[in-house]
Amino acid sequence: MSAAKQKNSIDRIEPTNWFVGMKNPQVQLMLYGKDIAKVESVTTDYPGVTVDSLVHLDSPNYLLVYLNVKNAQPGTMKLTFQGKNEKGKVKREAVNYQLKAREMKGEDRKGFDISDVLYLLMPDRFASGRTDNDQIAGMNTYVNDRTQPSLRHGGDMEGIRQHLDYFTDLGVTALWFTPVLENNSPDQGGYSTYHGYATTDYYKVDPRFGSNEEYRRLVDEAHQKGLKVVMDMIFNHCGFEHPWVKDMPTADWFNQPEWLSEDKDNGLDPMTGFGSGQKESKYLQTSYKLTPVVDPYASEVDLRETVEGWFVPSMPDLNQHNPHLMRYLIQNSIWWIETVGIDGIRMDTYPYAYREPMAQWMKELDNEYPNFNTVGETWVTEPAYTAAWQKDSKLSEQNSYLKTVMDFSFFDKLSQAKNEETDAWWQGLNRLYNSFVYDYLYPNPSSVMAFVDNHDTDRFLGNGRDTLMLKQALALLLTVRRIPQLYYGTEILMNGTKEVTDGNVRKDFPGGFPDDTHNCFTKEGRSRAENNMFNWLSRLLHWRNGNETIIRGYQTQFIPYNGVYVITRRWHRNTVMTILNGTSQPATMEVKRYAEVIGHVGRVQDIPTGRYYDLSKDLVLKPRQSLVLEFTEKE
Ligand SMILES: [Ca+2]
Ligand SMILES: [Ca+2]
Repeated sequence: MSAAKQKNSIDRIEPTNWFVGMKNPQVQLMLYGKDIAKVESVTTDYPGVTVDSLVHLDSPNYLLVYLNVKNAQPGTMKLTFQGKNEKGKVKREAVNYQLKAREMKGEDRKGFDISDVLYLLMPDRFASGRTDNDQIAGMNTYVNDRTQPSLRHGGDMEGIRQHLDYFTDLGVTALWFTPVLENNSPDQGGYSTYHGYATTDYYKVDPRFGSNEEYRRLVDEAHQKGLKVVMDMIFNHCGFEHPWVKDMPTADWFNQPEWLSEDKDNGLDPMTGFGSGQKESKYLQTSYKLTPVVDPYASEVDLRETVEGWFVPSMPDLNQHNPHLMRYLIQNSIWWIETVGIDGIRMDTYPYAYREPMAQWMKELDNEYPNFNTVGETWVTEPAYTAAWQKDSKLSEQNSYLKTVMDFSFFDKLSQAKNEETDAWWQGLNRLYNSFVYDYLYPNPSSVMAFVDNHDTDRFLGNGRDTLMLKQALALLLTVRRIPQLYYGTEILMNGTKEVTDGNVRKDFPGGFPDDTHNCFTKEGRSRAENNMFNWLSRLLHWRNGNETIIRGYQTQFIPYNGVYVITRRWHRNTVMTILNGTSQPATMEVKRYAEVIGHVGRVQDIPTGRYYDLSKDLVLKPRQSLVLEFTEKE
């Protein structure tokens, strides 16, 4: 038989290649093709490779092949598939599959940590480096229109790459992009998947953002400039247009699979959440309430709704308890680390996925990359909640192995504090003081990621431009014992609220798009107010980089007194002292109260402004003033 002339029945193999020299020598290949389940055996004579097993799924169009490549060298191996057609005739087919060498050992991949500052941006909204990718032929219909806050705007990888110097100029050390994988979904009622959270191909960058090669180039060039890159991943759900939806590998691949029925009376309309037959909806949406996952008293109905309810009708909920699906997802994360060299993962909607398989994922990643880091989105505003999700937490029976969690308490308390006076207990910056008290709950408070806003929240400035409170928030964020995360545009006073629309907190970065007249990438293009904020923050960021006191220092905080909140970090004889006047009145900070950290220090410098202050006498602070002082005690 001439395999070359015959139409190949294998449309797709995932992963598209694998690697030799992994600690886990096994790899799952997911093959897709019409009636591929007729394959009865797979063989290879490639040295060092054995076929562990062949797994048939419910759909006849999928086949899983588990290979052991422990003793293999890099190269291209031939896999021969054999089965019988309808007439009982033996049919053989061969495909080539590449095993690549790893570029470095897993131990050498170092993730982000407290020495970093992450800068979160949305690729569609940051900068467009090419207009030829704004419309891609063959994709589901979509509109690129910058006047519409919920449609695509044309930002891409090339736009980010062209502005890498902007990030180093500002002083951040790591970039976190919202998801970059393909979201081939049609626009629905004026909404599109520009945000990237509805994956339709786990192995391909969305062509509107660029190619896998462009992603790799971007990461390489970022690395050359000392910038790390964090990849946003989603294991809880995929997009409605994912091939798995049209042809489910197994009956339990998704939670509520009945909603993916072809039957028009029962099948789901991803836009409305109702079957097009207009029957009463059985569709179960998540309650978005994450507490049942840890609640010792949780009812089954609540827990099921949280974890098995779909995030939205257009994002079917994946069942991570299916071991083949979980293997697919675990491999996918490893493939991106090896293929483009990312330095970290941000896992979306972490507690919405089943806890055990997610812990298995983290454990395997930790085994392969012990110095890598992953941050999970754990959106509950109580420290006791997020702490239970951190690796090695004694608060949980099940170890999550998740090294970094997100401090939604910090965000929440700050959001309230900004509109309050601090001189009342439980109000204003007292909320922050009280939130840090519970750091004893975290196995590692230095590995908790904090932020003042992100793509899912109001911008810190709301609809205003009050830089005094923003500076307080950022002074705290960048000096406390946390991994700080900034949201793009905060440095140039971008504002917005979700009340208007989600797109209102995801506006285009000025200067990133063709014909922009306002260009915030340069000092000349920024307004005076924008430069004031940019420069203030930039000085603080550059000073923070490599600062041992910030990275390792002991933290001491003082209960807000006379409306003034003081928190210090100390390492050897060096002290960083953050002072915030949380009231709209002048406030006096009595230095004797802080003698244990001030010692006999005199004139000290405020890092972000360069101005000097005398700590040998009481300090009179202006309304909402913030200071970040650093000093070294003499012997
Ligand atoms: Ca573009
Ligand atoms: Ca789920």
